[in-house]
Amino acid sequence: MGSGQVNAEIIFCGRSNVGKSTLFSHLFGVRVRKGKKPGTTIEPNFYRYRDFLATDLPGFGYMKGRSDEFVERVKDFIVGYIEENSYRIWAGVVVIDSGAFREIVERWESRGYIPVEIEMVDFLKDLDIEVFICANKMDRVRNRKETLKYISEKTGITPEMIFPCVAKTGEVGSIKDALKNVVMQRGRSDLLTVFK
Ligand SMILES: Nc1nc2c(ncn2[C@@H]2O[C@H](COP(=O)(O)OP(=O)(O)O)[C@@H](O)[C@H]2O)c(=O)[nH]1
Ligand SMILES: [Mg+2]
Repeated sequence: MGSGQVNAEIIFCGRSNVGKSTLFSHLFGVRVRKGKKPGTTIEPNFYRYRDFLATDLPGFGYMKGRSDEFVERVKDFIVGYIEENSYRIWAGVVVIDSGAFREIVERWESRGYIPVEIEMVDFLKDLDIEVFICANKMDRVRNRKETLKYISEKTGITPEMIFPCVAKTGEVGSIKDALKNVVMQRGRSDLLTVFK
């Protein structure tokens, strides 16, 4: 990573295979490790520019072929990372697979658990980090409006903070514009250049 102090950070988190790394590449124009196999991204990917850092965190939640212990360790890493750096984190982007979201939520809720992406939204809010939801894989969704409404209801995030995307084809304009707004509002128009 670059030298000097980081004063501004945007983090990206979500389950494995939701398209975090694909989104990251399209936003910052950098190639990051991508995997067909869920859970390939174990270490974060960083994009550094001056005192700005964008962080593609490892995937959390259940991963096929990974032990519960491994999944727990990854979650502890993510939680620790966010807590430690919350003072400088301007935005937390929670990426979800819009096509799979309802099924995942229903499955976990029926077992009496809170889905990990919803836990993450609450965790970020508790740390006073502004939450953005990237509703990725919208190409896999039939009823767009209804899906976005469901995501909003389940996460408690207002529809204006939910950004539909298809990272695979580079349709990431909605979240990109929202993040550009964040740097503008912070008086850091010099950072607009980080966005591809
Ligand atoms: N259908 C669809 N597939 C996507 C989209 N974005 C990413 N993918 C695919 O989802 C898989 C996982 O992507 P990746 O970026 O590695 O996910 P990560 O594990 O969250 O970092 C890859 O095969 C991507 O090509 C999308 O918007 N729609
Ligand atoms: Mg990844």
